[in-house]
Amino acid sequence: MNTRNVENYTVLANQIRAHALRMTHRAKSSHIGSCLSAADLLAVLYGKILKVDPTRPNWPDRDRFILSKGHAAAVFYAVLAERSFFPLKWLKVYYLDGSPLGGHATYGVPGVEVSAGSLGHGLAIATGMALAGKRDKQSYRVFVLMSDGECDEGSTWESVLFAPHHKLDNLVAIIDYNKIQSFGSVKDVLDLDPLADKWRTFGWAAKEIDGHDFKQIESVLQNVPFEPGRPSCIIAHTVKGKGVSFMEDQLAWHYKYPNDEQLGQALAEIGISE
Ligand SMILES: Cc1ncc(C[n+]2csc(CCOP(=O)(O)OP(=O)(O)O)c2C)c(N)n1
Ligand SMILES: [Mg+2]
Repeated sequence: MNTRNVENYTVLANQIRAHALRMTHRAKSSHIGSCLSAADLLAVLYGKILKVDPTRPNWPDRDRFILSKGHAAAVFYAVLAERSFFPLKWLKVYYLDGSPLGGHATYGVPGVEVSAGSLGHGLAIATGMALAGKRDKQSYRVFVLMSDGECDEGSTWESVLFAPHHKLDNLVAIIDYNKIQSFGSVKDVLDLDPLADKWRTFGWAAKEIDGHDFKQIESVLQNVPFEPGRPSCIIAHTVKGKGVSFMEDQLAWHYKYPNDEQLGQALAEIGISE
């Protein structure tokens, strides 16, 4: 179960892309572009890297994973369902009234450590979990997947300052650097570059990767912590809407949901039949 090759990652990533497309289509909900940019990172994390046990979601020694960009909940639920944290059929009720699967990552769903969606909180929560792990002499690691937009938030930079001070080398921040946020490009709204240097200056060990290259994703995640005594930051260069040609790098797909025809075209492009 835990050994994957690139071909397997491709299969898992396309499966969860297809789920997210169907879910947002059915629910008429937003954020498909955000889901597609994170799919390859999630496929490697849940395909191999995270020490988790779907039959025991609260196993004390599990690695913790926080989706801080909680608006990408559809693809997160999809990968949890593919890893059997809960039945795949739950995905069909995503975003519906009374459903356990809320439109943003929702605590209580098996495998979801914390609710998220109010941006800028995930790193602080992860940092607290990592500090608790150190103080309790536990071996678990804490991974947090953030957006570039969250790097505009003061709460993020408090945590960036805090974690190296406490030598939290059990903490890994992954930034889905898709260069687009709600109202425009990161460059236009609030430029972050040189982003890796900023994290390094605060005391993190930072590496940059192509967030759609499975070999690079696997290799960087297998090598955390990059330096003993320092938290690790992975800047993953990604494309919003990755995998569906007409959604790639298009701000509108932060908001829009695919209609019937667009769903068919999108599934065909990623090689999955309706
Ligand atoms: C504190 C807060 N402010 C505003 C929003 C509304 N909002 C939802 S997604 C988003 C930004 C999307 O861009 P980014 O954070 O880069 O995430 P991406 O989808 O590109 O990964 C915003 C501002 C929010 N969820 N939380
Ligand atoms: Mg973004």
